[in-house]
Amino acid sequence: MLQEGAHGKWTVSSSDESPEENSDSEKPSTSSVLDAAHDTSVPQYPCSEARKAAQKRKTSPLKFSDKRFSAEAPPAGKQRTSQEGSGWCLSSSDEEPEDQEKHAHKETVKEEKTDAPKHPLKLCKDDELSENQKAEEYYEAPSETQDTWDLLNGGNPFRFFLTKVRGIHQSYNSGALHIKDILSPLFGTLVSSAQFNYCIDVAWLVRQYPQEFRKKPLLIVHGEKRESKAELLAQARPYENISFCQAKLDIAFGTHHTKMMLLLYEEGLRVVIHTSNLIADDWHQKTQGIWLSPLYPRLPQGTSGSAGESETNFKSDLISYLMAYNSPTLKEWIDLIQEHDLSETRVYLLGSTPGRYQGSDKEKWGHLRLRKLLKEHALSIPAQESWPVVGQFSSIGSMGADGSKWLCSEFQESLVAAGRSVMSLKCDVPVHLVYPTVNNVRQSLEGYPAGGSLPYSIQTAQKQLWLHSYFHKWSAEVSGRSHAMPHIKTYMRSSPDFQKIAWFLVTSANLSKAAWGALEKNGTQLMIRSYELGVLFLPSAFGLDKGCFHVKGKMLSESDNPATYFPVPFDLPPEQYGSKDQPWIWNIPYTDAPDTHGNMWVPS
Ligand code: JTA
Repeated sequence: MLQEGAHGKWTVSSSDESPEENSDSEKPSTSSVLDAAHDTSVPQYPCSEARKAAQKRKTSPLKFSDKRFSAEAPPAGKQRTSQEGSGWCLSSSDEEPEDQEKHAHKETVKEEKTDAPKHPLKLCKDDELSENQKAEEYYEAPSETQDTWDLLNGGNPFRFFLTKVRGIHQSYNSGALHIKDILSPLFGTLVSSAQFNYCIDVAWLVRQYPQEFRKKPLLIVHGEKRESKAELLAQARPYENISFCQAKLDIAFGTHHTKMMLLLYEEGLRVVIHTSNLIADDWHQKTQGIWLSPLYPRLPQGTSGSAGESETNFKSDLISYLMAYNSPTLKEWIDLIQEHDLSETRVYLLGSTPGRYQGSDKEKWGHLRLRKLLKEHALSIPAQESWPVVGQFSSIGSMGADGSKWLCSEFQESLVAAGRSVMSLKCDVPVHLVYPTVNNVRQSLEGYPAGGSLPYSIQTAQKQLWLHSYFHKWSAEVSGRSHAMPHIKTYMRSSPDFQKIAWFLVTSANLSKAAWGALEKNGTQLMIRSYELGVLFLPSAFGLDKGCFHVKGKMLSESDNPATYFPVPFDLPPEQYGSKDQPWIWNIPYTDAPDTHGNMWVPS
């Protein structure tokens, strides 16, 4: 829980902060500007600004030993940390953080369930990595290309992957993918591609494509406006093959969070729905999710419109999602999708697109779409009516003064909507929310800078202390990623013993009304600000009539059928915050304890 007054001068001035939202669901939804003024659920911090701040911290990190700051550090109410007196090898060198990482990466990190990370803060020996090696060049080609092939075509019925993480034991990266893997010729001979995303480093993105594909047409679908749009377009000036589609964002405070690749090959088409921005840091030491479609073959010429549909209606839903952009450029991609056979798809598409939806349109997007899918396709098993829901995310919007405003009402109702009986409707279902603590971030591979991608603001946090009682730590021994902070977002329904799950969703959608939508006009209208995209895994689509997936633990005996074990990427059951734990808040200082690089966090 936030300690009141603990943040002193970091508490916001009223001029800084928008008025309390409380009216979102009650007031008529006519304007966007007025709505926006009453909602602080979305961090308004353009990606380019966040990246500049990150760059600045990289070039001049604030060392923990810096006397200017230790003198100013608050004397009381100091966080006790597991690191105190642990004898970590804190060097006082002026080495760049990037260089420190290089050293650390040479050492294998042993993941153990203790408070302090076991990786060295800094190795005391020098080594011989080249001077200009950057984080983005850390990609290591798979030792055996056959591994990649197997990964893609066998042994992974869910086609759900995590991104590779530098600095963890290689065994945990064996089923993981770097963006260069995804774009490799092993996946297909690229003809053209579209990249939907939020934050994009164009030059870096181009370098992720194999040399032979770098001049192929690339469409970037983004939501940038004005100066940041000009910056994005300027980044692409050297590349004649790059074109842009600006997603319309007519409702204030909306963002284009969707992260998707459309990859057109000589051999067919592939869709990749994931959670990583197109910047080096997002593919380096974070936990990120990826769903890879099968290779979709081209349909025979002149096949009818409904051909190539899957049992999950994925083709039609993907086309509907793309139609929502109302863009001529995307219409060309819609036509291409139309010409392919997506019938092998086992997942359901779940998107959000900005708008105010009424009538049957209300169930097209956001949490009402999830509600509809669960009602239609998740088995209604009486014993599952009390199963907890688990939400895991990397940012948090404004949820109102208490749980009744959105979280435990409309949102929860959607997450528990598998044909519930009237009787069970009032029976309260546990809600477990997983979001990193300050210590999670401090002890992470990236250290405090990982918090630059966890933009929960003090302004929002201090208005909803009630929410923090639902919080659980980030822990991921299961995937070896306890120190790789989550940028993945997942939602699931699990059995009380957390051994089984009724469904699993990986998405770009954080815990916010902007992403999931909020009911207005007495529940007759769903208002969504942002573009989001995810895929829903339902047991029925994987031939599991038993009605649930088993949760895959650290061990899986070879005799077990992998198709019944879902690879949940973090530890279940989630562990509640302890009394000293605080949720990571990105715009307040942390100067009481150094991070894994010996640095502090002092946001400007
Ligand atoms: C830092 C962000 C995303 C996403 C969106 C972010 C912000 C700050 C990271 C991020 N917004 N922000 O969709 O992936 O303040 O908006 O990673």
